[in-house]
Amino acid sequence: SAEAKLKDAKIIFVVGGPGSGKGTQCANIVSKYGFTHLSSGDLLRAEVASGSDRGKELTEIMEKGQLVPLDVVLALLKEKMIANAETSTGFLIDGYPREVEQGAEFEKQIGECTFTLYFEVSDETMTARLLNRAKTSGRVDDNEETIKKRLATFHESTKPVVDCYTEKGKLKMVSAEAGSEEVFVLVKEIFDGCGF
Ligand code: B4P
Repeated sequence: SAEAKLKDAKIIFVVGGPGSGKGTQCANIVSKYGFTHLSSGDLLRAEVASGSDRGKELTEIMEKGQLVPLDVVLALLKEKMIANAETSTGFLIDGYPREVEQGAEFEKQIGECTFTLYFEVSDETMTARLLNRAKTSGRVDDNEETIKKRLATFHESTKPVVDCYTEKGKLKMVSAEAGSEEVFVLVKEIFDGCGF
């Protein structure tokens, strides 16, 4: 079954603060290594775009820079993973887990992660990148006030995720201050080192 396939699938969690370059590097990884890229943020924005009642609640939460409820994100991810289970060579789970509990529930319900890839960037750099993206993105959360809140949420809820996977010996950290091509050189070292 699809569920059994997922238990043995390669699953890589991709975490980092807002604007750390997660989405950007995932696109690079997909074109070189052929994983299935699932971005929790993109899945949530698609739910919003669908115009559902749930979508309206999600917009409010995202505008405040807060985390949407765990069950909402996990259900969206699970559905997409099941749909791709037969054909996928592995999954990049981008923007997830955002809190320790999300990782625990995912691993209980779907499968264990192979490792967690963490993009480390200073708050100043993340803010500058997001303000630059704000000029064209049209995203409700790309504005100065929301960016501050997203950074606070990251330090409070997501940093413990980094500590948690470090303790499990499953964290791979990339310094992502540099331009995206330089960062991808470091990412490739990790993926090639794992034999992907
Ligand atoms: P996300 O969609 O994950 O937003 P993000 O953190 O900004 O990441 P994104 O992938 O878009 O940006 P990236 O760093 O690649 O989350 C948005 C919101 O959704 C959250 O605040 C939360 O409310 C909700 N949410 C998402 N996942 C959730 C979960 N699991 N649980 C609960 N709630 C959840 O890139 C940013 C910019 O930097 C881009 O413009 C890019 O071009 C640029 N950039 C990237 N790398 C660069 C580099 N090396 N140099 C220069 N610029 C670079």
